[in-house]
Amino acid sequence: MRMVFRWFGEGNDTVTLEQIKQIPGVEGIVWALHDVPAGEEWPMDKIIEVKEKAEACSLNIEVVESVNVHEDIKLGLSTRDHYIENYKRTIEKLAQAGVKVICYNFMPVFDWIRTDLHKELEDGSTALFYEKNKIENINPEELVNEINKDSALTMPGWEPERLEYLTNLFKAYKDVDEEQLWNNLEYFLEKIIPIAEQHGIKMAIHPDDPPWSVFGLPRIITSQENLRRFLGLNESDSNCLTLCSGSLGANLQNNVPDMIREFSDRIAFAHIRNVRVYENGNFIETSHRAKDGSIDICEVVKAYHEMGFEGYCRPDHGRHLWGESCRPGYGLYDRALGIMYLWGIWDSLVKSRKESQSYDEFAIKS
Ligand code: CS2
Ligand code: MN
Repeated sequence: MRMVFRWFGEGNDTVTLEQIKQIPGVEGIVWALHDVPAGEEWPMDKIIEVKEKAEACSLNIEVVESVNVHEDIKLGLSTRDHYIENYKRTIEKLAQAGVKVICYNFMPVFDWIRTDLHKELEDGSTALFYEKNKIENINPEELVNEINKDSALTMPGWEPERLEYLTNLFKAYKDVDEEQLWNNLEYFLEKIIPIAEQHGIKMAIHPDDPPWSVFGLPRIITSQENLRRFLGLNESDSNCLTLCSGSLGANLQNNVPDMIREFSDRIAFAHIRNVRVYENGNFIETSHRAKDGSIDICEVVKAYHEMGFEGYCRPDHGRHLWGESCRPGYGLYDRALGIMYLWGIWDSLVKSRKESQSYDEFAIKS
């Protein structure tokens, strides 16, 4: 398991590379050029800029999250080929810079959806919260405004500019049902996977968050069955998953350890996070600890260990602790605590497997 940590870039993140470097076992950053609009080709000089900054702190840039997919591709419009060409060139450039995994998602209009970015937990910390009833009774414009008011930094996927074309987008999706979205995804994969394969890149789709339809929009990367269908669309080793325990786990029907066992050879990137799901369909993000949420994170890590997982892993989101003012879900403290919890489970599994051998990762090197 290769631990990495999401970083939004200088001036766009309260966490510094120097801080990330001090979290035990973190090898690299998970990054993106957040100011390049979806559909545009990423400029090489900006890619190199990030690479140089990260490498100056001995962190690699092997995982990108995300290269966003233009809506015209998801809608299957005739203009999609132009955006797919740009996407292919971005893949080539990223490979040239040393990137190995590109995370992306195929969610119409919105990326993740929550109703409250600072919901208080019993211990006084705050976390991202989803209230079912509110979602069913709010219109999307109102929610975009609320989300943006609640965060000092622009949240990827919730850019205020979106408001301008939101109504048109919703209209456009009226003709796209789940089957049509599957077709559009297959078309996209058919074009980009050969390029990824050629350049040794793994394309890793992120599940829909939450894993069900919201605002009447189709969502398809939601369940074990659908992940299986996705992998079957294109059998290449470059057609992979980002398995996000928190996104999938918001639906209690989803058994995340089972998914890890079934798909392990196609999981390029593990997102590990816990979430507490309530009977009324609401959910809140919690600490990583198994006891604190509905997902048994010990079992999740155990499944990865059992399958000999050697891919990248990051703590997904964290709570906001100790008065930290940060990008919602992306503070330093709780994600760092999460990493230590994950290492604690992982190292003890490694240790018990190697019981009789000396564990050289524990040896002190001069
Ligand atoms: C992530 C997603 O920041 C987050 O909340 O879980 O936005 C994720 O980065 C994208 O869906 C991946 O494309
Ligand atoms: Mn995730």
